[in-house]
Parts: sequence; C-alpha cells; structure tokens
Amino acid sequence: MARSTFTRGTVAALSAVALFALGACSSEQAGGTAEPTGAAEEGGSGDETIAIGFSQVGAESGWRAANTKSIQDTLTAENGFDLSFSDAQQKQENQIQAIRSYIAQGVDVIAFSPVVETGWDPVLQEAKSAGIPVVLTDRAVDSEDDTLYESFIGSDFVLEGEMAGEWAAEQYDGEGFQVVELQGTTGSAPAIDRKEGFATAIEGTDLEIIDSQTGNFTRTEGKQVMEGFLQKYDDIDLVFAHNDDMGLGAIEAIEAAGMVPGEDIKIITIDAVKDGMQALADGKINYIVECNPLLGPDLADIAKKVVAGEEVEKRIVVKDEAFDQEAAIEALPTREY
Ligand code: GZL
Ligand code: ZN
Repeated sequence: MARSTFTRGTVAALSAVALFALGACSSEQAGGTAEPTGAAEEGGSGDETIAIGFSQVGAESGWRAANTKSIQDTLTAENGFDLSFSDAQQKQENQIQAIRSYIAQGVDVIAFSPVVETGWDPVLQEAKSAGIPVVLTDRAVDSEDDTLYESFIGSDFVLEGEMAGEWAAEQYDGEGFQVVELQGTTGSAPAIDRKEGFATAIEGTDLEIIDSQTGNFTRTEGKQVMEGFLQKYDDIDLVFAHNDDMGLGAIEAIEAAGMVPGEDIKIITIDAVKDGMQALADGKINYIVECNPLLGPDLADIAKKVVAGEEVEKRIVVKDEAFDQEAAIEALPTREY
C-alpha cells in the first residue's frame, strides 16, 4: 500500500480545505465520517482505506485471544482499514521485525502491544523518521521520549493489582495468610504494575508473600510453578495470579495435590475471561479483577484521527471492574469474552 507522501500536518490542512470545498461542513461529516478528501487521492494511497500494521504479543492466554478478536473484528475493510496482523509468539525480536516490515510496507499507521516495557526506542525512532505514527494498545513502553507514539490505550495495571490486594486484605487479614504469586511475563508492564499494586494494597496487613515467580501468563507454566510451590511450602493459603490462565493452571496443580482450590487454598486472579469466570462461579477461584481486552473500537477511532492529523489523547485508560462468585454467576450468561 503506497503511503501518502505528505506529512500529517499537510494532510490535515488539505483535508480541511477539501472538506470545506466539498461543502461537507455539517457536523455528522465533520465528525470523522467525512467522505474521502482529495488529500488521500493526491497522497498517493489512491483510496481512503487506512493501511494499519498491528504487531500482537502472541496467543498466550484467553485474554490475548479476545483482544486479537476485537482488533480483527474492528479493523476491517468495511470499517475503512487494510489490516496487516502479526503474532510475535511473545518474543520482542519478532515484534521489532514486524514493525520494521510495516515501515518498509509504507503503512499509514502502526499499532502494537509491547511484550515488555524496554528496548523499543530504536525501532520507534525508525517509524517516526519514516513519518508513520504509532499507537500503543494494552501494554506500555517505558521510553523517555513520548513523542515516539501518539497514544497508549490500556488498563491501569497498578490499580488492578491494588483492587486484588484490597479484597485480599479485607477478606483475609488477621489469619497469618502465606501468599504465593504467579507473575506475568518478566519485564512486561502488567507483571511489573500488578505486582506493585498488590504489594502496596496488603501493606500493614499480616498477609505475607512467601514466593513470587513468573508463569509467563500461560496455563501450562502457571501449573508448573504452582507444582513447585506446593513441593516447597507446606502452608500456602492464597495464590495471587497475574492472569486467569495461570490461576487455572494453579487449580490443576492444587487438585492434583489432593487439595480443594478456593477452599484449602484461595485464589485471586486478573482478566475475567470466560474460563476464569466459570471457575469463579464454581468456587475454585475466589475473586477476579477484570482487564477489558476489547480494545479494537478505541484503536480504530484513534487510528482514524491520527491519520487525519487530528490531536488525540496521549493516554486512554480502559475501565475495569471486579467480580466475586455471586457477580460472576450473574455476569457469565452475557459475557462477551
Ligand atoms: C493485560 C495483558 C495481559 C493479560 C494476560 O492487558 O497484557 O497479557 O492480563 C495476557 O492474560 O497474556
Ligand atoms: Zn496458613
């Protein structure tokens, strides 16, 4: 897809002129659903379709599958997009390679969910030098230079950790609970921030985190790490898992050890995907903090504004709620993911 050779500012100016010339000044057209402007034609792309390259983390969890579905269901041809999508199998080098290929392809905008927080500046600088705007979804980068991306759409992971820790403190403080933590992918924003939020929330209580290891957000690795914890400790009262999938792996390990998950060992997780919510409804998980994966619509909106040269919010915080067993039973029948 040939890329417009104009800078974003020129496109915006030309679009404004073209819109005015077309007499399309009414509110419904000015609100971003305007007919294609001359600029796009002259820009060389030849049509109003937005070529977008998306580099996805991987397919490691139920959350990721729901997130991918939301993006692919929204960034469609009928919605004005030509989507190039790649799955990085949770490897940063694959994401960097994908972003470079989108730059070479000359897409109009690049979006990605950074598997880890660090190591992005060089490739993001290459996108900036090529005049291709970048949008972050789901996870953050820790770059000093926030001109390297236009907007970051995602949940507040520290808050998610705090919500999990506050519930644990309310329910279990005073019982000398020994806690083990199944961390998400090492170096990822959700793992760093959820750990921080949970630890802050249980400060001043007698809950003690006796061990914390990464299960890389997958059910298999969550089960393996939990098996190790069960061999190492003879009194685990609570598992805090950074996502449902690792919590579901822990359930398998706890049951294989002849104990009852949700009873003998309490479990708190984050995501609230269907399998997790079912386990919560069944009493095998005790509390789940949601992390909404349906980021496709926000990404489509931001991508259109960015390509049109409009100002966009630097940070769009996705709202999350939390569920106990009763709330899960009620929510399950209509759960979208
Ligand atoms: C959170 C997302 C995390 C989910 C996991 O926004 O990055 O990655 O919590 C997923 O399930 O693997
Ligand atoms: Zn105990």
